[in-house]
Amino acid sequence: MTTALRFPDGFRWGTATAAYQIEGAASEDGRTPSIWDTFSRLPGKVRNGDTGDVAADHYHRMSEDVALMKDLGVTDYRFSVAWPRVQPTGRGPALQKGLDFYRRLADELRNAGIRPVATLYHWDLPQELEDQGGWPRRETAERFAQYAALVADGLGDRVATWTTLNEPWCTAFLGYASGVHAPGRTEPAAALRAAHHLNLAHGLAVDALRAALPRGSEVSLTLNLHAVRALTESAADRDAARRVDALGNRIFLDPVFHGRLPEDLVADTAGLTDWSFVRDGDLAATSRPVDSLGINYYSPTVVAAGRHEGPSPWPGAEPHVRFEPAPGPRTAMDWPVDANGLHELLTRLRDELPGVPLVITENGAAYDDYADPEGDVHDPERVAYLRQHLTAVHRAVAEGADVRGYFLWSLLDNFEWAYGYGKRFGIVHVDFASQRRTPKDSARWYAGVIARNGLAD
Ligand code: IFM
Repeated sequence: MTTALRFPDGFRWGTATAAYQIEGAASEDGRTPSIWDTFSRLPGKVRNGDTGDVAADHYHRMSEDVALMKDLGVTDYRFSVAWPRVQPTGRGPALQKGLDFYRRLADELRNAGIRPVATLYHWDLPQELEDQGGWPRRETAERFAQYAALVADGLGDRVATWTTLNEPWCTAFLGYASGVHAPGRTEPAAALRAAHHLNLAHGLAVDALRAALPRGSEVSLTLNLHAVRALTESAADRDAARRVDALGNRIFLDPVFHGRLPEDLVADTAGLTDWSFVRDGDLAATSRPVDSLGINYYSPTVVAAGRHEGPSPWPGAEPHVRFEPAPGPRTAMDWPVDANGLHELLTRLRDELPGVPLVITENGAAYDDYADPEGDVHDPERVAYLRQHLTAVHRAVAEGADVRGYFLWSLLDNFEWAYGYGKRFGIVHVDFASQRRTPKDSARWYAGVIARNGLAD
């Protein structure tokens, strides 16, 4: 067996999931509704009226799912903790039954030789906190830090690797600006407040985690950074790209890694807010040192000077920016396949954040997979997508990017938010009627990559 592209020794190979997308058991053991339980019941918000009530029933099939990962040979598994399972109202003491589920999961993983990697927030805010104002309200950041401390107390003896937030851009801008995600609000100024309070929540949680976790634990944040490209080299198109870079990337990178707000962002959004919700000391709080940065990447973003009509997740950019379809093949999400965007991001971060280790915490693709009459699921497009993206990661590593690991999104077909169960990202097929799991061809392919720590010819 030859290995054409070998990754560094100790490279971490994982799969990723999120609580609301796979667990189900939405009202079991004291779990209360999150904003996604509420949102998915609003007519027309989620395709086909799908909800996460049952999802992939992982809450009851956790051992089976860990066994699937053991067969793959993954070194790490990234899951998220459901806030409303562990602290149902978003305040007060932890619910032991909720914590126990994640303690059992961590034990099962460790017994299988897999390192548990916990994300504290993957979009399932307790509904009660949204009713009190949600992420645009400052107190939600404080509540999050308290929740982080509870989970760290409960799991810190068996989980050493932690992520505060998953993709705060989506929380702020899909949740509060375009409204295509829960809670479905279309309030651009509130979305900018939410972005700041998410940065604050992250920083306060870093402190809470460091105080509660054993020394040597790793703490990070995951961003869905945008590989932004101007359609042409014209000054107007390049300015559109600058605006989107500020709202998509630097709005998080600058407060978290440099303790500042991007000046151009503040100027661009002056018609919406004066940013006076940023209080003295906040930017010191947002920039607590982290041990690594998680990056989620799927496809690039092409922009030109122009106008966006209708609700948009880019507050203030609407009159100046038009989004252009990128050329090339597309996934079932209609997202362009372009691995160069991942290489661009990794080499940018190598230059801009020297000394910060990088981890790809999500990458993968949805295709219209189905089980054939023999029960097999052939997904050659996904294998091609993964191969291209891993080749791009390898190239960035060879060029000096300090990438420590790769988590494939996703282990299982699952609830793909506003798309419901219609979009399949898993390397394991789930028949949602029977909950039968079938590893796809891509699962076998990924197992080979892990076994040889690299890509074969
Ligand atoms: O399914 C999502 C995940 O929850 C967050 N990152 C992107 C994935 C694909 O859309």
